[in-house]
Amino acid sequence: LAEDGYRLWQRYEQVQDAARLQAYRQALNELVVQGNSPTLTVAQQELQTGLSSLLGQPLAAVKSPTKQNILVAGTPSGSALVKELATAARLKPLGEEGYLLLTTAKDGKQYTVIAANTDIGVLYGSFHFLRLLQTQQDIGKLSLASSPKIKHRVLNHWDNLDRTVERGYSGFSLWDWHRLPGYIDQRYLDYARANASVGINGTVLTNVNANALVLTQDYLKKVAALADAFRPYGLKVYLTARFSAPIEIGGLKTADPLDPQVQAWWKQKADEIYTLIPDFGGFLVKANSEGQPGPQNYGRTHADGANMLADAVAPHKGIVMWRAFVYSEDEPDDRAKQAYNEFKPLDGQFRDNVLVQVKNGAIDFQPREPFHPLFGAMPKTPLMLELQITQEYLGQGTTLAYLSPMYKETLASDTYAKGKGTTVAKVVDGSVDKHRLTGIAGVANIGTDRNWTGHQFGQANWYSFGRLAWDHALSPEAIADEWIKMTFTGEQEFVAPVKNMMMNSHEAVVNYMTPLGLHHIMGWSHHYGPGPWIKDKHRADWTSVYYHRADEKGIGFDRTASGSNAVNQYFPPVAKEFGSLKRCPEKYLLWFHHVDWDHQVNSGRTLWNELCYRYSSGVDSVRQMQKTWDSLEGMVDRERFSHVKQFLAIQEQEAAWWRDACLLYFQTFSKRPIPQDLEKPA
Ligand code: GCW
Repeated sequence: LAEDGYRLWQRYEQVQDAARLQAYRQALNELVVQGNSPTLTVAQQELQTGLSSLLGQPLAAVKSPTKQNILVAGTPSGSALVKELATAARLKPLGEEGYLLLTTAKDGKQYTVIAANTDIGVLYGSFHFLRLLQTQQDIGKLSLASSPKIKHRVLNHWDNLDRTVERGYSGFSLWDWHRLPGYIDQRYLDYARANASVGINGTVLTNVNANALVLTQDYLKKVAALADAFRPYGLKVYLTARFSAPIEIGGLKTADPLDPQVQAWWKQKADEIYTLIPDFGGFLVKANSEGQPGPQNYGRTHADGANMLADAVAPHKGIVMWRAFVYSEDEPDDRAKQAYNEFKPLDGQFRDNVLVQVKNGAIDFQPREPFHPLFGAMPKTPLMLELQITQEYLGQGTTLAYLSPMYKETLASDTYAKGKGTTVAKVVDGSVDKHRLTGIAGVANIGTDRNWTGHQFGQANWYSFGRLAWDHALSPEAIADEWIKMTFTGEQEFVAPVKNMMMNSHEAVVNYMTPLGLHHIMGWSHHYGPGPWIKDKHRADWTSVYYHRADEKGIGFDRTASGSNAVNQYFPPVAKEFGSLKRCPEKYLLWFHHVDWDHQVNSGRTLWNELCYRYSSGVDSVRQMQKTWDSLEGMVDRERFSHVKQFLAIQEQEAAWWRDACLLYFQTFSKRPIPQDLEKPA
């Protein structure tokens, strides 16, 4: 079997540590799963095949215990044994998706229990239990409860119906529309399994730059077939709704959300969808942004548009995820301010089955952005956080950038909306404003490549998105640790250096692409490679010079009161911090300030020298990553070793390209030498 990464983090290789293996074998003599449902069948299969493989010996599944040391999985309503073993008091608070892992004894028998209120909870618990063995944890005295902090944990596929993927770097779309609904590719099931293993419970199949055709009956049947395949894994299907669909496929003259015919069309469309897919999740909408149609075409607001769709799906318990990534027809004075300006006044006007989906930052998935000022600013509206897993602005297909630290940076940012400690995570999980409807979305990096994500290490970003969506309190280190052990090996001589490499990788990319708060200086439109010189496009905010504003004096976008005053969209303590040249975190310096070349930064260097230093150290970090990886040869199979090695070589070239291009270009303004003690650009 070629080691092509297809099995992701679900390799279930036999446990290497002899003592652990023995303990596991002793505790797990047989598996008891009582109850019957497609989800329980999947859970049982996963436990049986996974554990047989981890233990290196077959594990029998039976309906009632015959041995001494038993693994039991189920719900109190489906399994008398679970009802006896797991106390209702502990189970109840875990809700519809949570679970309990427990070691207990009864009538002289030893039990390891995976208990939940629902079958899907049992499946999530089973994956957690498997993870404990995959990472060689003690399972001798389990007493662990877990439930998700966020309700809707959703992948956004930017997949087109012709199977190309917008900003996709790992082949084509997984959805084989041509062969659906008749043919269910095993890959769909493997995809659903992988998602369930990290608790992802929804998937938007289609691009936000939407095609109305997916809402026609022929396509809906195909979507229904996917939904049927995913259902046992707790994965709900959603679609993007093209706002002009009533015109394009409905034959109406308008898509005005206040027009009764338009409203009736969407209601009828929703009814039709729910007849085919009774648990359809709902719609994701990009409207009045980058040329997409929307309610503003008819002089209506985002709330008018979202509410019309919300009313259509409400009788079926569907939701609408309405994106706040708006990009106006006219040029704004500062693009960073637009979403806030358009959406904040609408707070309180959305139906209660609408989430407003906000990107982590106000510009667009840059290598680093300060958190979006809308978080905390719309207390009456549940805000869904949108993260990008695919690496549009982060080197795309060949760059090793572990994004968990970046996700965490946003989640941990303090909005001060309700005083200190009002983090983005707490806004998003609903705890600040007492929202029950909560959500988080990740723009998927998944495609038809054998290893799913193009870069072997891209798998870690899919994995981390799921883990953080379930529990935003997890640390990126802990997530990396799990992922490495499950994906490669548990040997410390491998785990420690690889973890270190991953933990530094995002910062390295920021350093060689956009250090100190620089942003959007990538190649025009494709966003690949450096392009700080891009200018003279039909609108200023499509150029790079708009964002970096380099001149003889200095560099950076003044978003303080003397400039666009975008800082003012933040709550006062944050506005003060970001707005002060002294106090602004250096990582956001040029995001908020136009800074003199000779300004002294924290290191004591001048800004110009610091810029040179950062660009150069980013390249050095990649070289260090190469050394680390080379030193691990032999500890990982040849195929994956060589894949990563080759990609790192590409990354090294690109890092040097970024450094040289940016420094030489910015030097035409700074007119200062590149310091001698740094590596000279080639
Ligand atoms: O990041 C930008 C991308 C577009 C994308 C858009 C969006 C789907 O460059 O390709 O379109 O954002 O998020 O809507």
